Amino acid sequence: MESSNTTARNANLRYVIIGAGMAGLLAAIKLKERGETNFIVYEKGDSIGGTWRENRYPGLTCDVPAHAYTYSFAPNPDWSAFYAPGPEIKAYFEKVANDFGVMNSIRFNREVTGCRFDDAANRWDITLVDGTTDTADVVIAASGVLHHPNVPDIAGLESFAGKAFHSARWDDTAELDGARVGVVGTGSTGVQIVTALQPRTAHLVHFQRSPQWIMPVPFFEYSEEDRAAFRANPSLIDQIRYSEEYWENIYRFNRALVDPHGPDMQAIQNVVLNNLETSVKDPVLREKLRPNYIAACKRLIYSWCYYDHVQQPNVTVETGRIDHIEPAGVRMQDGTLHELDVLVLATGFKADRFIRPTVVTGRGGVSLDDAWSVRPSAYYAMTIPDFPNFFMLNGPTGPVGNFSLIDIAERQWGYIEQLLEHLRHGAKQVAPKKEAFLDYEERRIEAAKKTVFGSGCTSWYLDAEGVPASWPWSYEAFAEAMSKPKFEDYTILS
Ligand code: NA7
Repeated sequence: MESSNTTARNANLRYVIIGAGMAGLLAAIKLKERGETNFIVYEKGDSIGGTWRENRYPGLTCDVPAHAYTYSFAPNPDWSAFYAPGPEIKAYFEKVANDFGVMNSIRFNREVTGCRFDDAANRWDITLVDGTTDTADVVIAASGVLHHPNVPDIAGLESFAGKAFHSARWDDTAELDGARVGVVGTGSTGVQIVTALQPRTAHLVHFQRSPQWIMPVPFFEYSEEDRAAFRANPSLIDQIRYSEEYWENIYRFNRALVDPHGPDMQAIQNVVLNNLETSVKDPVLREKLRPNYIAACKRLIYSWCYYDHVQQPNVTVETGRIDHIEPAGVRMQDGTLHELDVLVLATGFKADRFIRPTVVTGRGGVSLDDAWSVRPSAYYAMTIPDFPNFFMLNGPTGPVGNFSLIDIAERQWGYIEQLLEHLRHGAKQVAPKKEAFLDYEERRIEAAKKTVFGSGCTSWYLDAEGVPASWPWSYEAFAEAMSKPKFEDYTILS
């Protein structure tokens, strides 16, 4: 640590938080809670909620149990179901932002277009979309992961006579009831949309480029009595969120991810295989739906009813290759035409963008685009050499895969807080040492290749070079790493 005089408290740190989704709100609440007043949240959209604002498709549900997808400091006795629907989650974040008094600190429709570190002044110059500027001692990039829609380059898409749109750009004017609807994509989004729309549509075509393993999870709604009991006795909520069973499941699941040929993955594989074999009656459809890769290589789909819905007579699972789109519908390479009124592109997101397209320029004019020319990365998913006093929540190389991102962001915030303390006590710059970062990346990449994500399937977890972009070790190791930064891996300039 290159630190000397770090005793004088600097009470006037200015914090700029980018994004008013789950993680940005967390940062704002935590800063406010510890008495910081000089912070602001810039949000590109016109309301809070991040991914829960962007996604409004029918069937939108979080696949992490509701009481675990909740801030630890704001338990919610009112969740309607074990897995909460999207609009309820957005409403939860709005309530929390109001309850914790951070709504007034958010500036909406103010996309941050640039962050440039001023070496002489040790601060960040911020540029906003409307041309205004701001400065910050600390930038918290809480800009989300999956928010740049991946719109497929399918010939003729523009010529479609009906309505065609990406799942994260839902068109409320599209008439779905009694319509002929096509859904492209079999990720969590496509599966949830098909499940919700099947009963409403005249005919539904699910365009499947790759089949998915489906984990049969329980689903139930909480009754008014349940909710009253949660209100009266909040420890009942803790018994869900902090139960040994819940955490053992997380640890076991993570063990399976990092050891795809071990017994924990075998157990998962047995469950999803049994689900396919016993749930899908028609042998032809069953083979269409059978993946040829290890479970959870692509993000495991949690669904209690997808197989029921795709077996209904008004559903076609189309496994052929799309040739082009024409005014009447989707033409397959074998010549088949699926005539459609509405086409939903549940084709995922560009997962390597993170804070970009915001132009971020660090120490000595280094650009983030250059630093990330091979792959987006960050030391322990949060900090980057040459980008001092710049902290990411849910940044690259953090844990992904059927976990609560809230738990992850809260642990990351605990780590960031400990680094902020140095700035609060007079340090001018905090950034990881390059050699520490390179060592982390080398170890991470080596381990990531051995995880299930690197076991031979395509997914948004893979970077441009085919290396899984995720945390490759156990969840316990993540929790341990977040509990205390290795300060010796940081340059802390006074
Ligand atoms: P995903 O999980 O990235 O899924 C995208 C799906 O779209 C996947 O089935 C892709 O097939 C398919 N896709 C993408 N491009 C095409 C083209 N051109 N033609 C046909 N099919 C295509 O995105 P989701 O929105 O479902 O979920 C993202 C995350 O949000 C999810 O993991 C949760 O964390 C929440 P492929 O598998 O590549 O063959």
